[in-house]
Amino acid sequence: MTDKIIAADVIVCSPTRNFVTLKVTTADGVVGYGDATLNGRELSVASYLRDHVAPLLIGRDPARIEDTWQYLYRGVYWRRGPVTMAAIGAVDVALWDIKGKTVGQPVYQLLGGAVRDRILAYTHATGWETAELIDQVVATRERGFLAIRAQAGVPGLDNVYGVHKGGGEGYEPAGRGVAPVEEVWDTDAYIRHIPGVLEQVREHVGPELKLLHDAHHRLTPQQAARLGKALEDVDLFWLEDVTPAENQDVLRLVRNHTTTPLAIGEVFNTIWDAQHLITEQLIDFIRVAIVHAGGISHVRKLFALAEVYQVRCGPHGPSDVSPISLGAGLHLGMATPNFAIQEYMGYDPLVSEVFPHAWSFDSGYLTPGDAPGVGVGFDEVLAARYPYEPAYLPVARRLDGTMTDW
Ligand code: KDG
Ligand code: MG
Repeated sequence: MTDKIIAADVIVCSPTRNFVTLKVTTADGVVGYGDATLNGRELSVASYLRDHVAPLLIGRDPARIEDTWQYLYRGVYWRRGPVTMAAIGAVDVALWDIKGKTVGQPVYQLLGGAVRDRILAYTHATGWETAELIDQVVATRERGFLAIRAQAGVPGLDNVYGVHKGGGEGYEPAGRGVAPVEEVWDTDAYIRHIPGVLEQVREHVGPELKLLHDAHHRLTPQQAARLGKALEDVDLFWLEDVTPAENQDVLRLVRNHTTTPLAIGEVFNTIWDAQHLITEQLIDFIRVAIVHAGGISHVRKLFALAEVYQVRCGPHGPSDVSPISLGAGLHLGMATPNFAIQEYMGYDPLVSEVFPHAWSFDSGYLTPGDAPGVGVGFDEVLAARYPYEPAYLPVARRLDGTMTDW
């Protein structure tokens, strides 16, 4: 039996990039950690937690995880949205961490136990030119990855989502500074170029490697249908975020024209954002991250809904989701039958020093480890040496200057 919560502290640090961490402490000294990072809006979630949530946690029973979730979600008139749900998600993960540490079990054991031995992971390969991309895909496969997201430059554009100009793995979209960088984007040029690039990658690597691609919300329904069709021979594991996900019915048009599997959901915050797409079977993979969709308790329900409709789970896992969320997602993945793959962009070594973790990557697969709780710590002393620095995701304009989806 764990005593009541006596402290809930929010720490924002920037070991190469910004992270928001919630630390919940119980009267008998058990500490649970949750991730509340929302790229480019970190301080909003920190304030939501510090000013509006932390005072409500003091004196609560940390064992009542679902009740606390309901209290923070249903008990508040203004609900949903990324800021609120990231804050609730951080509390939820911290409480699962405390529960696991209290009973001396890794969280996946508390979720019903393992349904698999390990979790397939995919990472990113990027190349401005096709030859460079092929080299990177091959080098990434040599590091053990069995599934790789491939993103390429587009002739005529100086910036393309997912492509690091210097080559290699180090793509980091958030630029430091007080205002976002403005990029110029042309979907027509992208659609003309990318099928040929991905065909060459597939030809080079053979049929077995799982290839993925992210269109990052930039196409019209018709363009999306056309791209999906053009990529059918590439045999993608998935084509991600073809259209902005607010207009969900358009996925029906895309579906009717292509068998390329569709993945969506990294910007979703609740089960209700995904309900229609899942029950209408308009997608093949749901991509919500633990941190942005209310934590383990809520994402577990979403994944269970997806299971009914043969939609599989492939959560968001970029480097702007902290190692705590990645760990929490792996525990859920171990216990979720319809979990397919985990995005794993990797972290700078300094990030792993600040967040020492029991989870590990080996030969294409991730495992959460068997440490009690989530199994991710937080070195506050080291973190304090890297204070918050303003940093923003870019914004994008079309060739004629109008704003478009980044
Ligand atoms: O913060 C935004 C990034 O997490 C996002 O652009 C990464 O699309 C992304 C992905 O699939 O990893
Ligand atoms: Mg994406």
